[in-house]
Amino acid sequence: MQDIPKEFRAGYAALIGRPNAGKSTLMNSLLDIKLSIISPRPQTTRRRVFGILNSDAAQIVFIDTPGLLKPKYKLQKKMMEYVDTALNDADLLLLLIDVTAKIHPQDIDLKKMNPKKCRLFCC
Ligand SMILES: Nc1nc2c(ncn2[C@@H]2O[C@H](COP(=O)(O)OP(=O)(O)O)[C@@H](O)[C@H]2O)c(=O)[nH]1
Ligand SMILES: [Mg+2]
Repeated sequence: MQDIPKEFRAGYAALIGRPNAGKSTLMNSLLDIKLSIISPRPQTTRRRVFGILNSDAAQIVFIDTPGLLKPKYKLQKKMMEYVDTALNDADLLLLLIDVTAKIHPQDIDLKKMNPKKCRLFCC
């Protein structure tokens, strides 16, 4: 088995944001693979999708998540539970905001939340 270098880093990075912010597009592009479904139809990603990026220096497990919304029915409630789980698991949050759309209160809530255990990047 290969020795792991001391400076090797590994962690979970969750992609979060409103429906259609481009979370799945960004993950697929970073991994250079068609893994997560990309669609102009909101709520296409209904569960977490894990994508692993390996390099000599690091292993990043990206977690693509359903878009943030106020749940109105059972499926949406379940989808938001997947988001909560991803938020808890993540070492890093990547908050995606569509610059062509208005900032949504849910974007602000997440930005304010900035959990202590977690670093937050807005893109
Ligand atoms: N113009 C533009 N469209 C994008 C960009 N990223 C994603 N899209 C489009 O936005 C729609 C939603 O993308 P998707 O990745 O499924 O969003 P998600 O719901 O956040 O996962 C798709 O039609 C994408 O092709 C971008 O950077 N620019
Ligand atoms: Mg998606």
